[in-house]
Amino acid sequence: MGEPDMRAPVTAYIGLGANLGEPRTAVLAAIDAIATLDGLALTAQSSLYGSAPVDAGGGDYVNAVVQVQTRLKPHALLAQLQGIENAAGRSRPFRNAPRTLDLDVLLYDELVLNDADLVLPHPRMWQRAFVLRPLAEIAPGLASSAQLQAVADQLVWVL
Ligand code: PH2
Ligand code: MG
Ligand code: MG
Repeated sequence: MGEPDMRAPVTAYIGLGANLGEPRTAVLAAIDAIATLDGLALTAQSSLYGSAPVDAGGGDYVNAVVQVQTRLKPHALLAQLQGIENAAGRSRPFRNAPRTLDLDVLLYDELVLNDADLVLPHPRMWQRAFVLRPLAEIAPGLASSAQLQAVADQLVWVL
């Protein structure tokens, strides 16, 4: 067992998405699974949103964004999220394939990171209404109105 990490918690945002199987159930179950992770507290969750696939095939997505306070380091958080994805039957046959569950770290405090397996802020989040709309719901001011306006042509609806 390692030393407890007593750093102050930081605010992070996680994007959730699914368009295979039972997307709504999977996203709700994932929010519960995130909330029960050690070293993390769920502090806000958006509504569920429906969205047309962007740069991807398959059916419409269910998307959401949650805010957490966490003492987990970025890669430890990512590993926990991948565990939840795998438990939901996630497979990766090709890029942007339809998925039972996708959990992406969008923002981790003010951290800018360019690792092979984790890039922060999430590099495509500012171009995606299915991220910015739920993010704006729980963190007004994080996305500017100009950024929201720039993705206003993408089909996203509250479920
Ligand atoms: N995720 C992708 C690619 N395209 N489109 C929508 N609507 N929602 C997503 O979550 C999504 C996507 C890759 O992660
Ligand atoms: Mg994704
Ligand atoms: Mg992902």
